[in-house]
Amino acid sequence: MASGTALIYDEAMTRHKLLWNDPICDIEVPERLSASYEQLQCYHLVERCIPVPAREGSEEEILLVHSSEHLEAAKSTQAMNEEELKRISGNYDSFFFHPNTYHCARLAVGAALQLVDSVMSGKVCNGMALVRPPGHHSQRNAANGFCLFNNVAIAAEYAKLKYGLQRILIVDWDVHHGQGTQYIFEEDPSVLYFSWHRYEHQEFWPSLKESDYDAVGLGKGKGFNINLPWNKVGMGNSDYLAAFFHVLLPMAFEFDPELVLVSSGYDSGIGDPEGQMNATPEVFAHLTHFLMQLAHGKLCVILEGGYHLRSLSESVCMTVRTLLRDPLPQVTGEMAPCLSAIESIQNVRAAHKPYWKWLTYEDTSFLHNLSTKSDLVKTADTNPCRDDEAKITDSNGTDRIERFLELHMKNIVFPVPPIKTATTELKASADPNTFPVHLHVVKEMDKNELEALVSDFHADLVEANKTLLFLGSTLTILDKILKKEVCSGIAESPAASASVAVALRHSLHFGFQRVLCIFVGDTDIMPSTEDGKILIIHVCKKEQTGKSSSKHYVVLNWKEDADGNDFFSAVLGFILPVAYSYQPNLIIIAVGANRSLGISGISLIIGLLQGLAESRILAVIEDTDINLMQSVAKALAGASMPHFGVHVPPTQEKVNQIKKLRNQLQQDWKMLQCSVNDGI
Ligand code: X5A
Ligand code: ZN
Repeated sequence: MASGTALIYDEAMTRHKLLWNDPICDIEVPERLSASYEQLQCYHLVERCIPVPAREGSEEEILLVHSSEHLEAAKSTQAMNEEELKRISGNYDSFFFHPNTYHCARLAVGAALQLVDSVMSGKVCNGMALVRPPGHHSQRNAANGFCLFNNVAIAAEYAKLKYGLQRILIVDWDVHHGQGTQYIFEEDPSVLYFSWHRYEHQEFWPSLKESDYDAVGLGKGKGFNINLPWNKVGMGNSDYLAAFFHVLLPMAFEFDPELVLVSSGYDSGIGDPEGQMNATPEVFAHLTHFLMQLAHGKLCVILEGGYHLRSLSESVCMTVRTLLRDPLPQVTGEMAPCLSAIESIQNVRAAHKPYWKWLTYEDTSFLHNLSTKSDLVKTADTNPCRDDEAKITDSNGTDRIERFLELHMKNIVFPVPPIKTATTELKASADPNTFPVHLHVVKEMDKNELEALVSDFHADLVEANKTLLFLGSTLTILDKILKKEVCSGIAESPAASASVAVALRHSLHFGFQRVLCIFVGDTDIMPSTEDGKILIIHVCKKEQTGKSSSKHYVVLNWKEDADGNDFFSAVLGFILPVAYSYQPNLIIIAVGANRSLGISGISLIIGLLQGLAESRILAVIEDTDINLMQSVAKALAGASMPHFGVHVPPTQEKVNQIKKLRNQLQQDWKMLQCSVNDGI
C-alpha cells in the first residue's frame, strides 16, 4: 500500500496579481501562497512531505472541462497591456487578469493533475497542492470569483479518463459555493459533489437559487449534487462536524468513491473576511482525517480560497499534518451545532431522501419557517448564529480575532510523537512490507509489579492469579499509553470484560476525567460510570440486554446484516456524534465474545474515533481471530479502512432504534441533533 504525502508548490504561481484598484478582488494576493508555504516550513512539515513539481496543464487537459473559446480568450491575455487586461477582466464577475495569469492558471491545473498522478500511481498515498488562481467558480465558458480554470473539475475528468475511475467524490469546504463545479458535474453520476457555503437565503455571493439544498443534480446525476447552505454567519467547529456526521460522511460511505478530491478553501475558517465563520484551524485536521477513511486513503487536497493569511496558513498546516498521519489536536468549543445549522442539515437530508439508501426510513421533512426564511427573524439573520461567538467576528476589532487565533492555535505547536502502537502479542504480525505499522511488542509486566498495581484499588475483580495474568497485558499496554510512550495499543485478553473494568478504573485512578468505552459483544460485568467519568457504549445483539440506555451507559442493539454492510450509518450518525460530544481523554475499545459486528465495523469505529483523545486508544480483544487482531492493529496504526461489502440500508427496526436513542440522548450529547422536528 502506498505511503507518503505529496506537496506541490511552485513559487511561479505567486506571479499572478491585481494591477489596479478593485476592492472585491484585492484579497486574492500572492502572499496567500507564500505565507502558507512558509508556515509549512516553520512547522517542519515541508521536509516530511514528498516534493512533487507542478507542470503546465496542456490545452487538451483544459479542454476536458472548458470550451475552446474560453481557452483562447484566456490565452490572448498574455500579451495585453494593463488597459486591455482591465477591460477583459470586466467581462467576468470578480476576476482579474495579469500578463502571468494564463501561465499561472495552467500551472494550477497541472499541479492538480500531478497530484492525481502521484496518488493514482501509488507514488504517494495522499497530498496537497498549493495553487493560484483557485478554480471552483470557473465554468465551462467563463472565469468567475477569482477562478480561471476549474482545477479540481479538470482533475476529476482527468482521473476518470486516465485511470478509468467510476466514482469520484469532490468535497468543497470553501465558504463559497463552487457553482462552476456544480454546473460541470450536475448531470454526471460518477462525480459526487458536496459543497457547504455561506448563503444567507441567497443574500451572499454568488446569490444563486441553484446553491440551495434543493439543487440535487439533474437527469442521471440526480442525487449526486449536495448543497448545504449556511443561512447565518458564525458557523463553527460543531456545525462543520455535524454536517460531516449527518450529511456528507454517510453519503460518501454509501457512494464508496475510488478517489477523493478536496476543493480546499479556508475562507470557511475563523477570521476570514469573506466567510465570517468561526471554525478554528484544528477542525480542518478532523475533516481531513474523516476523508482519509474513504477511497483507501486516496485523497488529493487542492487549495481554493482563504483570505486571512494567518488563519489560512495555520489551517493548511493542520491539513498537511493530518495527511502525514500525526495525531489530531482536540477541537475546541462547545460541541453543539446551532439551530440554523441543524435546519440546513435537516433540509438537505430531506431533499436527498429519494436518492440514498441510508436515508430510506428517515422521516425527513422540510423546514421552511423556523429561524429561516421568516420575515419575523429577518434582522437576526445577519447576526452570527451564537451570541458568545459573535464577540469574535463582530466589533471590527481585528486584534480580538488575532488574540482568539493565538488562543486557539496553541494546539499547533505541541511536539508530535510518531504514532506507535503497542501490542503484547501479534502472531504473524502485520506484514511491514504491506503497511508501515510501528508495532512495539512490549514485554509483559513483572507479576509482582502487576499485583501491586492491581491490589490496592480493584481487588474485588481479581479473584484468582489466573485472572491476574489476563489483566497483565492490558495493564502493561494501558500504562504505556498513560505514560505517552505509545499512542495506542492492543491487548489480547481471554476475559475482556474484566480487563476493561480494571483498565477503566486504572485510567480514572491515573487522573483521566472522561474515558469512552465502546464494548462490542457480550459482557457480564459493567462497571459503574463513576459520575460521568466513563461513558460506555455497548454494542450487542438484542437478546443480550435487559438494560436500557442512560446518559453514560448507552446500549446499541445491533446485529450486523449478514449480506451487506449496514453499520456505517450507526457509526456515523450515532457513535461518532456521541463521542465528539463527550470529548474523551482516552478511548477503550473492547471486543468480547459473541460480537455482533464484523471486522470492518470494528475497524470503522477505530478509524473514525482516532481523531479524539489525541489518538489514545486501547483495544482489548477477547477473540483470538488473527484477522481481527491484524485489522485492529492496522486501524490503530492509521491504515485506511478495509473495503466494505455492498451497502444495505439498515432495517426500519434499526433505524427506529437510532431515532429513539437520538431523541432520548440529544439533549445530553448535542452533536446527535440533525433535525428540529423531534426532541428539541
Ligand atoms: C475561490 C474563492 C471567492 C470569490 C468572491 C467574490 N472565490 N466576491 O474563494
Ligand atoms: Zn471561497
